[in-house]
Amino acid sequence: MPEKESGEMSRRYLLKALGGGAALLGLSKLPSAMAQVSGQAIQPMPGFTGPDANPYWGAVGPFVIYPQKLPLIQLTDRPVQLESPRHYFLTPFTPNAAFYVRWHLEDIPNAVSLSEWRLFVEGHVEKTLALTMSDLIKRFKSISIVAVNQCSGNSRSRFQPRVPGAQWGNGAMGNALFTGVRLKDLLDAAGVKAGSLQVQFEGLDRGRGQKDSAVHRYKKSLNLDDPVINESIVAYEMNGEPIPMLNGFPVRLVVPGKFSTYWTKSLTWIRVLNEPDANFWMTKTYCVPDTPRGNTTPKDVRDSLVKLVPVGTMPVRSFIIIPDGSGKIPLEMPVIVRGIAFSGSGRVVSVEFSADDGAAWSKARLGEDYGRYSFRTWEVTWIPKHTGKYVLAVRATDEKGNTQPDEGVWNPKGYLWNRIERQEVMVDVSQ
Ligand SMILES: Nc1nc2c(c(=O)[nH]1)N[C@H]1C(S)=C(S)[C@@H](COP(=O)(O)O)O[C@H]1N2
Ligand SMILES: [Mo]
Repeated sequence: MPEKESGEMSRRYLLKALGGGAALLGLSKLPSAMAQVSGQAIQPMPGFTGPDANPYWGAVGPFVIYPQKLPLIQLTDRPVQLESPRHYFLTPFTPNAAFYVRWHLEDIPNAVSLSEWRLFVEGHVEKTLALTMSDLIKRFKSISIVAVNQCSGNSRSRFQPRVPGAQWGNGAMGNALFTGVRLKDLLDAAGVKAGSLQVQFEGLDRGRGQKDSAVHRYKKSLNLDDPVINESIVAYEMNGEPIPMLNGFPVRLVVPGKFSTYWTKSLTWIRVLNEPDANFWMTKTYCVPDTPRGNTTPKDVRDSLVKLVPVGTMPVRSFIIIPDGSGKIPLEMPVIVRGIAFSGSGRVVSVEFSADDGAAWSKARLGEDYGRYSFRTWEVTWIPKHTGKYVLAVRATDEKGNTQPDEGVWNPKGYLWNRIERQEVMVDVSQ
């Protein structure tokens, strides 16, 4: 990516160019200093993307257009990481063209010939399968499920202290109707041998460098005794359409309730293993502290006191989508506050709203129920009775009794954020 296109890169370049002294400059001084350093027009980085004064729901970045996509917020282009803008979350189903995108490796498929493509089921099985798309459609029963796809690092930009990785706002998530075949039906057709432990998934994307190195192939595994094996599907449709190339055409794994790191895109190899998968993507990343909420401290990490385990189920979350704080709200006008909620561990049973920064809560109306793994829309009619600043807040509870906490979480990779969300709004007698 050319450095001038990204505020993040520009700032890094600047800090490097100015050496340690840059840290002593006020942020407001950075743009002019940058202009002197590079001698070219620059786009200043917005002052704050952290949690305290964070006016941004989404990530900070330019809008870009990729094939089959509407303009999305770019975090990086190699690999491609694009965030969905806030207003696409007003509806329970996220349009395919607005659905966020996240790849890890640079070399991603941009065309797949279905006359050559096969889905392999191999490894510790009685009979290796090489299935065509037509086999999947005709030989196996089709099944549909509505499920939330959320990156483990969604909302990572809230972490304090900051952690490395894409500085996602809240839009590294989406909800869709996925249609395909049961993973279990494919495993049964191949015949899982006794003594098998896990099943590994690999797609068509490749990294640069040593071709066969595990790091240059994105591989993820699930335990065969995890109940989610029976719920997972190999999807060939998303919202009733072929899956967009960037979201994993021709088929992707859907693992309801689990973070999307397991939802392998352009899935081509399903491999039954008789020993635990210790590859990079299972043991070196996408791991969280084995503590309540995956919470720890930088000190405990430095002191090597933290045992890491693979990230799993998505904690309960809810979001305010409108009002978004970009305009004032007229005094005494009834406004409809709207948003979404979801949980990886069970149906959302209650969403509560507060107009006073979490002091008093009232129940929101829930929208249609599309299943326990779906976004659930919610709304509240709110009539502001005085002028001035309000802090709106929302909190969801799932059927297992999990409720959102009002504390952030901290872990070294920036996963599992689910703090109560807030939105500041101004109420006035005039716009
Ligand atoms: N083949 C492949 N599948 C993948 C990935 C990848 O890099 N390669 N990334 C995973 C991660 S971490 C995320 S967050 C989701 C993103 O899904 P999306 O791009 O459809 O939104 O894809 C998952 N599946
Ligand atoms: Mo992710």
